[in-house]
Amino acid sequence: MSTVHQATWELLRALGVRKVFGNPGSTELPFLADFPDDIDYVLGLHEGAVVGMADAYAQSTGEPTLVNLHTAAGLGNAMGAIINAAAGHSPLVITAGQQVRAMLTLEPLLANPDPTALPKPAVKWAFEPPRAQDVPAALARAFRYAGLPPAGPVFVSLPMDDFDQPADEGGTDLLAARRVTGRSVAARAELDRLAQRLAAARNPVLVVGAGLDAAPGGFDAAVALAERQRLPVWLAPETARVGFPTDHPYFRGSLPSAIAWVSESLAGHDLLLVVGAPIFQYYPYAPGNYLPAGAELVAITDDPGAAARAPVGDALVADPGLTLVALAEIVPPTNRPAPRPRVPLKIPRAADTLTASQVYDILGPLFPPEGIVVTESMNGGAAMWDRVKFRQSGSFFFCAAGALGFALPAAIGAQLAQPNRPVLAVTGDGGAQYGIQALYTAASRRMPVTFLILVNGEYGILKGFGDYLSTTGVPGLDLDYLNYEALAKGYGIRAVRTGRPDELAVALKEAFTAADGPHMIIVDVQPGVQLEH
Ligand SMILES: Cc1ncc(C[n+]2csc(CCOP(=O)(O)OP(=O)(O)O)c2C)c(N)n1
Ligand SMILES: [Mg+2]
Repeated sequence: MSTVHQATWELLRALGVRKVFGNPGSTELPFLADFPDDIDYVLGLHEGAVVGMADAYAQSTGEPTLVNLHTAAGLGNAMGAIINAAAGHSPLVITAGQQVRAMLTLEPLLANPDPTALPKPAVKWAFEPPRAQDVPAALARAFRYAGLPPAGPVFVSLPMDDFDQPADEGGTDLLAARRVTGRSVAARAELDRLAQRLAAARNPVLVVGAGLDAAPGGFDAAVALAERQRLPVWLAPETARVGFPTDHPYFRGSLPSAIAWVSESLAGHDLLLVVGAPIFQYYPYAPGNYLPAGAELVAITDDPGAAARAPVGDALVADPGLTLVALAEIVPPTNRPAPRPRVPLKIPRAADTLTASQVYDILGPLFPPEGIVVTESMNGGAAMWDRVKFRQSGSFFFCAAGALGFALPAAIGAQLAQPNRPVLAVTGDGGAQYGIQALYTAASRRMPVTFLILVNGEYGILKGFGDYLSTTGVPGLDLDYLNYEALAKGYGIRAVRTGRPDELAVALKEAFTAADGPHMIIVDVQPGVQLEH
């Protein structure tokens, strides 16, 4: 007779689990015991880093990804990263150990007293199996549900004494054999209506969001539709992924992230087709019109919540990729003129210290065509979109809920998922501290990730936001002393520090060509943040 332990691992293997991202504690030992040789345990030294790695891995592969955390404390440590994963529609199956069932009523040390409440509202579903024998079925349900649209994290609590219990007779074959899919295309009548609206529009525009990059085929479908209809293409505000090649002549840039600014940027357009994004992911509050005068909006999203809460426009709830493919096939070619060429951003040269925009000016031509950027930095954002080109799907990841501690771990997850593509993590001297433990994982696995730290000695964006809000006298915005060379050394990562353009170029070239482990490039940049140029 097999045990719950055997049945669980049989099921996990059958579900295609190849990696487990985790940080162990005593409550996890029975689950992790006799760990299979053919599954890779990716150790992170803090639960935020564990989930950040798993998040980008899950987003890059599109596969539900298993995470194992340490009871309430480990889950609590991970919450910021889980909030990013939820906003990023990352299909994570997060598990955590739980104390022995026989003691749970007493709330012993390491109990998770309310395990299904703790991860909410960042998970779609949280569960503790009612019996030991239900662990495999609960995990099977978790894997299916995490991946169904809108994808997102789920949570299963695993009492530590469940694993040596006898499993239910009958094995896990029925559970493992199920095929559950959730991608669907919009109804034909809706597609016809949308194709007609698009064809009849005088000056339509396409806005692409993270959901398009996440949907297989979405990236190419966006190109096909944009070319057939000659649509200028913008990225949705603060997009977490890039669903359109940014070296394409129709690419316009990233929309600004406030209500009034979006409508100003899109003035003159009469139809906005927004695919794979909510309407919209705003950041500063600058009230105004949601849309330019006279414009209409149609959104295609697989997230019913996003469709329901949009303040304006129509919405089709369907797979953004499949729906765009279908739309591109039925919409007629247009005789509208092609979008005019974009004027490249002028990036002024700083006299002594680099600006973040100049860093991107230098990075742009050196960035490998198949490169991936994983970032949580807004410093120099406009220059990044202008100079750094993303040419294929899965090339860009940003912290979807704005929680710092993403870039360093997520770069590792992206690299694990796409081992042959160069990965660059970008963060500030403040942001790097929230996910710094990820450096251990990169170093111990000798992963060729490049970590670029923009050091301005402050929480620069917060000072900039303070100016916008006219706040004065806010404490805690300066970072007096952080020795990133010493930190890199402590984690076993080679590092260079520079404030000079020529040295930065050399360091970047070296990092992108070396395949023998991680590099850190510490760049001294001017105080403040460059958002416009
Ligand atoms: C987990 C988390 N805590 C706090 C914040 C608030 N926050 C937003 S930006 C920022 C400062 C970032 O500083 P740095 O990375 O140095 O970038 P800079 O703005 O200086 O370029 C902070 C603390 C956050 N976004 N996430
Ligand atoms: Mg800073």
